Amino acid sequence: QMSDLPDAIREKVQNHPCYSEEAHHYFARMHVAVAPACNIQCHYCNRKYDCSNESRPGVVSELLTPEQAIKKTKAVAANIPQMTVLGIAGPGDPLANPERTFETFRGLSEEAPDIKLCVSTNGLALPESVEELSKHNIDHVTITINCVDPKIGAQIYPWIYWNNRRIRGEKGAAILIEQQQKGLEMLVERGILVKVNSVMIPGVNDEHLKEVSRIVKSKGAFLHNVMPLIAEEEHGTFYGVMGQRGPEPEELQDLQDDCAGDMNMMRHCRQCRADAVGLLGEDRGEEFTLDKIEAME
Ligand code: CLF
Ligand code: SF4
Repeated sequence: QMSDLPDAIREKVQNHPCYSEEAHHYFARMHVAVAPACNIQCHYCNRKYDCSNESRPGVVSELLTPEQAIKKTKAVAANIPQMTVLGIAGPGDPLANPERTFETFRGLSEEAPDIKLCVSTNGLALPESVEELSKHNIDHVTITINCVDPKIGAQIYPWIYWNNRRIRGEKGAAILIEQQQKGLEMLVERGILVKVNSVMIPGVNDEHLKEVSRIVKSKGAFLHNVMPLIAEEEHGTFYGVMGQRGPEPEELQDLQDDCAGDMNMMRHCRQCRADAVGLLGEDRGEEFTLDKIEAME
């Protein structure tokens, strides 16, 4: 499959463990948890834990300053040679924390230029961030898009925070959807690879995600990653909507198969923590806590 890609794209995906199924056996990623704030509320989020747009809920990451994050990344890169990608994916929304996120990216593009930079966002602040993202040579952006219809959006997002106001219901969801789609188009125009993550919420957006997949593909998204809602008690389980369940593995696979007719699907996502380190599915974070990094110097 990789050999079918144009050279310019193959060059960008061949050592990115999330964008290439083959690469994930050989290349590692790490996340630094520098972004605590968020600008929306997802029903499936419990703010005490990491952003579940990308991460496994129910775990809390150690929050780092940009300076600590840069130090940690360099220490990991020195010890894990397969580590090719540094991602910022939480614990809140990276683009809702632009100073912290971009200070980290700026430092790394200067001090560790061989490491690819990656970011994951809910998309609300994406259009205003695209210019800055392209300055840091970022080739990979993930947008979590759970719907393209504000009626469905209102069941997933109780509110967004926009221009210093809280906007609820369909009105808020409509703004979020518009920003996500606009951000997607702007990234594609600049040749930045876009992965779309969608959280499959049975009875809410499961059927609808086929349409989401068609639309994002038609706009030039490179990859679609449908992830299961993880409904666990410690996570707060879609609070306000009692009894919401996550999909069964077969339901998830059926939906991925239905979308696959139109779109490249990611099927090896491990829903990493916002401070994950190592190969996908492996977590070596404990080896690189701040006190251990200090001791390495
Ligand atoms: Fe991280 Fe995400 Fe970049 Fe990968 S994770 S910011 S694209 S470097 Fe990968 Fe982890 Fe799945 Fe994300 S397996 S949760 S898709
Ligand atoms: Fe939580 Fe992430 Fe949604 Fe923000 S975008 S509310 S951190 S799941």
